[in-house]
Amino acid sequence: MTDTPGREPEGHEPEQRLPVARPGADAAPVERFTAAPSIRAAAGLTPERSAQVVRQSANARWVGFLAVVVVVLFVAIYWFYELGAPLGLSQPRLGAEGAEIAAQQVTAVERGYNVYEANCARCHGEQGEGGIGPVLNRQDKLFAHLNEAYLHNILLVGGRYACGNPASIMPAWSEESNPPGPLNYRQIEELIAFLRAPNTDTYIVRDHELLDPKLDPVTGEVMTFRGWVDPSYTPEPEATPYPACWADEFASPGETAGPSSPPADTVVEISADSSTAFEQTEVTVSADEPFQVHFKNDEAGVPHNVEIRDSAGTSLMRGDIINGVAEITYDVPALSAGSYPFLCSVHPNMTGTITAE
Ligand code: HEC
Ligand SMILES: [Cu+2]
Repeated sequence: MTDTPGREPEGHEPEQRLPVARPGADAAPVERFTAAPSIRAAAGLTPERSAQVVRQSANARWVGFLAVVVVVLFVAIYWFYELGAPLGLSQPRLGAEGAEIAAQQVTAVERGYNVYEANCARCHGEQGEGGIGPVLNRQDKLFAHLNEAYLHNILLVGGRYACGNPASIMPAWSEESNPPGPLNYRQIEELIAFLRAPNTDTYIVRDHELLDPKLDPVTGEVMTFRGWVDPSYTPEPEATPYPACWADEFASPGETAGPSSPPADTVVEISADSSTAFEQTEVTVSADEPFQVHFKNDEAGVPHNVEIRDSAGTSLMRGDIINGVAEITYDVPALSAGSYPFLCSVHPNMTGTITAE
């Protein structure tokens, strides 16, 4: 403690120790803010030193004050930068309409598209138009039935979540499923973002690793796709909500009641084989005579039916869906001469032709 500030090194006779009589006329070379004489005395300070201490502490207070001002201003400015200034002077950086969030959403949809095309399109169709699996891109289904929670659940549980069919051919997809599926949490989120994407937006098809836009090999233009959900769709006011199990959609209460068609003496055989296809793709019947279709579903655990349409696509007969293995007989009203496509309502890519002649 030899060189405590304000103390002269020991051994030296202090030149001027307080209290010391000041020469009368000389004002001490000290500024206004000096410590009280008693304190100076106690601390053994020279007037210069004590003035310096006071000056320094004033400076320190200034520094502190300025630092607080800087922090306060920073917090205030950053606050408004993040959350938007009042009176609409600036947009929130991460607000609901924030560009950042929108950009993240676009990325998720574009990645989800790749997940869909790689895993789901082979059963549900490139555009969700249906195939081996039920149609996904219809507005009445997307409106409420295929909501986020439902999609989460069916991807976690698998196809049996839809109608409780334990033999459903759709596996569980999530890594968290039991047994685990191939898609991780992020891919599930992206897939759902794609399935729920609005059809008012156009998205870019990207390479799934490099994320470079993909070019159409023919035109050389960047390939794009649209979401499925029509944001302006509202169901008809009197429409019944889409059924919880998609297969119930085909249960047509009006068709089973009413006068049954006269017994027909022609019965044609149609069956669905185990590869989700009709065994007979060409069937011939007599024109202008009602007939019956004896339908055999030979595919275990998979629902099929026969639906006959006219060339305009209007349904003329839609048979009840049966889960294989089972059989059923449908009555079909008379068809005038011509050819009529038939298909499975569940799997629109199962097709054939009925010719009436
Ligand atoms: C092997 C064919 C197959 C694949 C691949 C497949 N699905 Fe399915 N999916 C089905 C079948 C069949 C059903 C009907 C389930 C049932 O009721 O048994 C179904 C049902 C669904 C449903 C419910 C439809 C409704 O109307 O309730 C959704 C949603 C769905 N699948 C989404 C997906 C997604 C997303 C993928 C890709 C990760 C996918 N599926 C892959 C066959 C498939
Ligand atoms: Cu079918």
